[in-house]
Amino acid sequence: MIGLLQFYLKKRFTLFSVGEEYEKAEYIVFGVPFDSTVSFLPGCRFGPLAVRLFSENIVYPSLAGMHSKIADLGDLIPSINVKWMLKRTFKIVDKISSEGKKPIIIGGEHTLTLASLRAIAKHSDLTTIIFDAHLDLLDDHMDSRVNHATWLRRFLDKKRGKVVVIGCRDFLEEERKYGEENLDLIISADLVHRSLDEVLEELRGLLKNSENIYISVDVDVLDVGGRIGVSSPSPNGLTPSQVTRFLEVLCRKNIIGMDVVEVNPLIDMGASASYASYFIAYTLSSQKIDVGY
Ligand SMILES: [Mn+2]
Repeated sequence: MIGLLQFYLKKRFTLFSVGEEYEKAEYIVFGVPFDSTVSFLPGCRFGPLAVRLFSENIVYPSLAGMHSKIADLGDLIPSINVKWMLKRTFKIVDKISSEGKKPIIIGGEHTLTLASLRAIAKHSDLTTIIFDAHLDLLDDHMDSRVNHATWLRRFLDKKRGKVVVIGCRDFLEEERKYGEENLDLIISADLVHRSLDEVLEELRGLLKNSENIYISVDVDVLDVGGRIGVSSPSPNGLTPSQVTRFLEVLCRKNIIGMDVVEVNPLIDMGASASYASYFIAYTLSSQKIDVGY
């Protein structure tokens, strides 16, 4: 009887329909359905659900043969407390990284990256590449020091490795000043539009001595004109192919972790969820070629 049930019933959605077997996997997917500190449009707590749903509707030929190397373990248990979310995310990433595996995290709001980076930095050197319309460098925002607009400032308080932000265009003067003093490279959206090839070259130069890369994609880096549903939409953003050109450069290195954040299905028709899954698929399948797994 159980055989019949398994024949007719489909298990819950997983990213790219991968399995849940941790031991053999190289990449460990989990979701963080958290949006309690979002300052504009709430809803990205449903991001993990939407990204998995839309990932199942797309066939990525380049991922062929990769499925056994990816395991999707589900979502973080729900909390509306940012400290608990960070604590639990830290513990999971710490465990994954300590066993030589690589976390792939689906947000949820951008704050989770703070815990992920701190945990990975315990185990290896890293260079962090962030795609974002914003700098997330406020010291305090809406009476809170730890939220999706301040998390990078909190990481820089105890900076580990080089940090680069790509695609930014929507920030306060205070953040720009702090960023210029404390980030290793800022590639604004304007620079990408004006001289993509030159900035790609600059990035290549900066990464010369970087072996391990962590990629954080805030999907609001994409232009809002593409009907991108995110928690803080911003005009004059990057195109998906511009983001892909950067990923192409990054994938020549060892990607030790990745997150895609801020997908907000409550205002998304599927564009941001589809691109979030695409960016993960592109990155993992390029690793297959370049690193030799
Ligand atoms: Mn952002």
